[in-house]
Amino acid sequence: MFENLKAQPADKILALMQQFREDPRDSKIDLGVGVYKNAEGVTPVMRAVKAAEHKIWETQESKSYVGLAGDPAYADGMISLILGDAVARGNIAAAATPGGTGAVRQAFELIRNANPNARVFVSDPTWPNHISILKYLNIETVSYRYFDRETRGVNFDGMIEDLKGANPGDVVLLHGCCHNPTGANLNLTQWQAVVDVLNEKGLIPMVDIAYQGFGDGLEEDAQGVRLVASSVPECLIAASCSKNFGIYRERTGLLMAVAQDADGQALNQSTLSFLNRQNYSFPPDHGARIVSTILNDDALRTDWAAELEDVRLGMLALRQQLADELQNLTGSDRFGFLAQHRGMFSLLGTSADLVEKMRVDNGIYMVGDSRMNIAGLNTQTVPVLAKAIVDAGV
Ligand code: PLP
Ligand code: TYF
Repeated sequence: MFENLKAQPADKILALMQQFREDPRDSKIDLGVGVYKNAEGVTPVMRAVKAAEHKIWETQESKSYVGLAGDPAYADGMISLILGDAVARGNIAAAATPGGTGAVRQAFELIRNANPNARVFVSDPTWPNHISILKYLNIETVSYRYFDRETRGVNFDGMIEDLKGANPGDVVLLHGCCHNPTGANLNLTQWQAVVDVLNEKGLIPMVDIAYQGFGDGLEEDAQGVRLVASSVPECLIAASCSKNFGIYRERTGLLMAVAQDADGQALNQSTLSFLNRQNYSFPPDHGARIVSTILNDDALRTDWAAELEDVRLGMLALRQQLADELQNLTGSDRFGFLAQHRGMFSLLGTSADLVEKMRVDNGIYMVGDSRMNIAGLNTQTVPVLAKAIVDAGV
């Protein structure tokens, strides 16, 4: 049997992580995988997470199963973090999942079960796992124009034109904030225009939100998803706690399905529990419990939000420093987009050859599509990167 298996291509981002580890140069700089790192290059456990784990350790009396959809306190906390009061709670079904990826996967399965003919429209480019999971599930994928390689902003007219080509019932996958890999995002006026097309054409939005709090702030980063959820009859939202709680390895995510009424909600809720049961039964609880402990404790929540805000502002300062360095070196505003982008990533918009040249010549590791993780920098390495970008002739 095993001989029938086909060798599968490695994930390029994860392969780069390995290549970085094996590079003996002290001066190497890791701008690859999307993990936050502080100025010392450490991915810290957040203070509130440590405190929540301590509290759980002291108070948890059992590790028996929870429910197929996970702990309701986790779902409630996350729904209010993401959606605020944009949608009536009674219309929202939710289930905990292993990471945001688990939520994405379950959402795609729900789509396929509900409408085997639905195509999923994805931004060009998008997170490679979106495409690979869709392909694995045999769901037809169509890309819509998104990143403008000239301006390094959003090609909004192209995006709207392509979405207008979708058929009623097709799904449109949107990044809630901090677009991965580009860093280019919609403003609220553009979100509204997208919502208008969704409603005009009868399309179903699926919002993937994995970086709330990394862009313009916790509330600001949720404005797009709130607008969508409150303006369309139905939508799916896949959320990750990996980045904004820094609990990557705990595998903590949530899938939400927003319906028009309580009957729709009940059907969706039973479907989400069913999908969990088919794929892994009970979802992981530890990370979810950390999150609900933080969100339900005023002091922990305040401290978490403050630490997250420091992370966000630190990345913004690095963006500005890099844009300024490049302006000094080139005497032009060509790289001003780096300060406009939001989140962990910016797509430099250069060729794989030049990315490889910077890796070989300077030990700078960015993903082959020229995505850089801004959090991989610190104030000392920004000038090194700026010089490498200019030397490579980007
Ligand atoms: N969606 C996007 C766009 C991401 O960048 C990530 C990144 O890690 C995820 C979802 C899911 O992450 P995780 O499964 O680690 O929670
Ligand atoms: O895009 C990233 O770097 C993060 C982390 O298969 C990641 O989303 C990368 C690759 C992967 C899973 C997660």
